Amino acid sequence: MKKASQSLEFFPDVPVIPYEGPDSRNPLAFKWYNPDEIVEGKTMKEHLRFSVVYWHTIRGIGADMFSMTRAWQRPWEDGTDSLDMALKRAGVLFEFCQKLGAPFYAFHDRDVAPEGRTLTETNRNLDRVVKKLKKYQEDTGVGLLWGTACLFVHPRYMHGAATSCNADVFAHAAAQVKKAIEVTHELDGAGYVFWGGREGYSTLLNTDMKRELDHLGAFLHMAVDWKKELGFKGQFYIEPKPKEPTKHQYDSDAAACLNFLRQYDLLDHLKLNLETNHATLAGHTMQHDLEVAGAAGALGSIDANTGDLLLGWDTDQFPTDIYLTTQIMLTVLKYGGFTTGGTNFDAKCRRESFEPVDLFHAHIGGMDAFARGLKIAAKIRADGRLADFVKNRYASWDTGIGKDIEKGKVGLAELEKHALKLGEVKTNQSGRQEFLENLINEFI
Ligand code: XUL
Ligand code: CO
Repeated sequence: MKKASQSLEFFPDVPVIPYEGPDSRNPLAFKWYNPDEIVEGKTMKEHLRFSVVYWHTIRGIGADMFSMTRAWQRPWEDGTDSLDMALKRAGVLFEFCQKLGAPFYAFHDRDVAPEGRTLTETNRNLDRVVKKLKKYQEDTGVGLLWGTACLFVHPRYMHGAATSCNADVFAHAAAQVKKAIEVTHELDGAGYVFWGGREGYSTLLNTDMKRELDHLGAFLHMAVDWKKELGFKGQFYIEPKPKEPTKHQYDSDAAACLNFLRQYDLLDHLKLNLETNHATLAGHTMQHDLEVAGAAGALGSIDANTGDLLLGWDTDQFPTDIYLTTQIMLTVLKYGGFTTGGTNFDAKCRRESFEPVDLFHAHIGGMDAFARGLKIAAKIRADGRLADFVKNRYASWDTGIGKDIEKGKVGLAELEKHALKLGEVKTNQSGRQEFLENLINEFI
């Protein structure tokens, strides 16, 4: 990143956030995230690849289901959704990323530029803002982690987009995605995300599920074809979520997405972008979904946030739990770390955290939590006791009959012979869950 901006335009009271170390009591300083510090041979900045989202951080108003009225103070907003306002907001994003030291951002097409009266006018608006974003990227060195299309806000998408019952809506969504991939390419995006906004159903009474899934498969193939034609080299991702806004989203969890991709012959073209609060809504831990994706060679990127234990919905809170970030980083490091992906804060402040400075507190907390998780995970890996325990637990597969099974050398007849000879099987060693939980606490 180029030299950080000391600009006073939008956040005049906030300096460039320094690293001051764990003893600092300065709320506008990092205690753990030290971008140039080396962990397992790479800098923290290279490992974590932090990203700021346009939708919550720049466009959020503090709305909830009980009020769509703006609660958040954003002195630069003029109350309109004009193109001029959109162009001005781009400056807010880049000043924020520079002061925070976040190397990336992510957006939906409609976050950055307003819809016009026609698709042509909408695309023209988008082109104007993208030109400005490109200039800011060149000037600041902040890059695009991924782009995406908003296929869930406009009422035309009430029945879904690629899974809509209306073929014209499918076509409109296809045109929108085509353009969104083009602008992501123009901005040199490292990736492009498909999150199925309303791709799901509210009732099976009106739904032809097979037909909708076939359409979604066809839609993604068209996107893959267009990516090739364009020469866009970024990574495509699919982002699982089990429900909200629909009762059932087709991309419900990592396993369901992988099965869908396999069924429609898309596995070579898309990895997964996993979000903590989506995994927990699906009844899994984030680490579970990361392990499912990693085992399939499809761990791409993460949307970093957290839910609330007592609220059952997608609250998108900033992650501060060190156990959570440690588990995430253990699995991310196990599968070789991020390449095109990163740690994207798909998270929002609470409605009552209404001042611009709250955005800094939120991101600093999330970045510090991930930096701690990274350092703790690296220490656990260097210590080796956890990995050794798991390896030893499966020792019977490394020699003898276990090895023969893994190598595909034996069938049921040979195994029967082996079992009859044994007579009875000796029990395995203890699973030692409590011992291992204590071991993790040694590092936290
Ligand atoms: C919605 C969600 C989206 C995607 C991008 O829950 O996570 O913001 O990340 O469309
Ligand atoms: Co997300």
